[in-house]
Amino acid sequence: MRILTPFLQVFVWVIPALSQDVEGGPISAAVFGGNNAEPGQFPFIGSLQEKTHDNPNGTHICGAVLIDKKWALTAAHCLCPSPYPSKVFFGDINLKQKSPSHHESRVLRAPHKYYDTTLENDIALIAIRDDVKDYNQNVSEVSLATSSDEISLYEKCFVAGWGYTSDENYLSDALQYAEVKLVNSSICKAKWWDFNETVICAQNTTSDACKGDSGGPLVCSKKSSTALELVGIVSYGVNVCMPGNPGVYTRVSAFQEWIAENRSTKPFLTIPLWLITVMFGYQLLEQYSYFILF
Ligand SMILES: *[C@@H]1O[C@H](CO)[C@@H](O)[C@H](O)[C@H]1NC(C)=O
Ligand SMILES: *[C@@H]1O[C@H](CO)[C@@H](O)[C@H](O)[C@H]1NC(C)=O
Ligand SMILES: *[C@@H]1O[C@H](CO)[C@@H](O)[C@H](O)[C@H]1NC(C)=O
Ligand SMILES: *[C@@H]1O[C@H](CO)[C@@H](O)[C@H](O)[C@H]1NC(C)=O
Ligand SMILES: *[C@@H]1O[C@H](CO)[C@@H](O)[C@H](O)[C@H]1NC(C)=O
Ligand SMILES: CC(=O)N[C@H]1CO[C@H](CO)[C@@H](O)[C@@H]1O
Repeated sequence: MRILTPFLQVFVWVIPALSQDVEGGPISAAVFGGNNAEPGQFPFIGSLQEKTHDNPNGTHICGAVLIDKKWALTAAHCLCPSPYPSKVFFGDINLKQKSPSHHESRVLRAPHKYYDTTLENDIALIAIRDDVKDYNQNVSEVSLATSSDEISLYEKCFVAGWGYTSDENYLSDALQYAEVKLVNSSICKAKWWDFNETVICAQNTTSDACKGDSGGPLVCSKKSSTALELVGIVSYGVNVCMPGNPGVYTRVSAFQEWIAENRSTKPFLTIPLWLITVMFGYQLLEQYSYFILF
């Protein structure tokens, strides 16, 4: 196991095929102190899956967060490199067991226009082709944080995902969660670099987000409330997923305008699919239906 200095080593928490792990060495990874989530505890979480010839049932790539019946958020880095996630599902807490509320759909993707290798703007909207029809205990949307005063406003925060839980480099079938605390950005900058206010940091001494958690939710409740709001999207952390180092999350409050404007666009959902069907035929639809939309 190699311990890397957080200051220099950036590691994006996505599964190996997509990772931008600069060292490329073995990863010691763990959501230390993570607990099994209960059904309905994070009803807005989804799993972005890649479907290939070898794996027609799909493999978990990243987390996603349902924000209404047609749209989910994830991290842009989950969509930018190949292979592309081809479907998303909601309503399950176990990746291998479909619950009665399992909802699955192909995805259309919309990374942030200005996402680049500096990892800024690590946010993407996912258009869910087959809308979620009804909300229930296991599937519902989460509301977005709007205030940029997160640290004083929110009391309890959680990160959830199916990312690596141990040194074995296995994804967890059971959804895991951990409590984390928002970290003052000046402390976080001292550990990382002088980023601007489009990210927010959170940490715990015993748990941490890890590979495969990318794109998933950092949710917090306000004092005197249990309702969770989406404060961040898992973006990156140190290679070894070492508890005690602040993990970096895309700051949802900084992208309100982008989210609002881009989720209100509708026509592309039908027109490109229709065009592609005519041009390539139905069999090729799957392969060609993942556009960079914006
Ligand atoms: C895919 O799922 C089906 C039905 O659940 C199962 O029988 C099959 O073994 C799975 N294939 C793989 C490669 O996991
Ligand atoms: C929610 O998920 C749990 C666990 O899979 C399942 O037992 C329960 O029936 C589901 N509830 C609904 C409303 O689908
Ligand atoms: C860290 O995680 C532990 C175990 O889940 C929890 O009891 C503790 O409150 C968390 N600490 C912070 C600062 O969130
Ligand atoms: C964060 O740290 C800065 C500099 O140390 C300080 O001025 C600011 O008040 C802190 N903010 C909070 C919310 O603690
Ligand atoms: C954040 O920093 C980058 C360069 O480091 C800059 O291009 C960008 O405009 C900054 N964004 C904001 C909102 O300040
Ligand atoms: C297609 C679309 O509406 N794109 C918009 C996404 O949001 C930004 C503002 O944050 C607009 O400039 C884009 O036009």
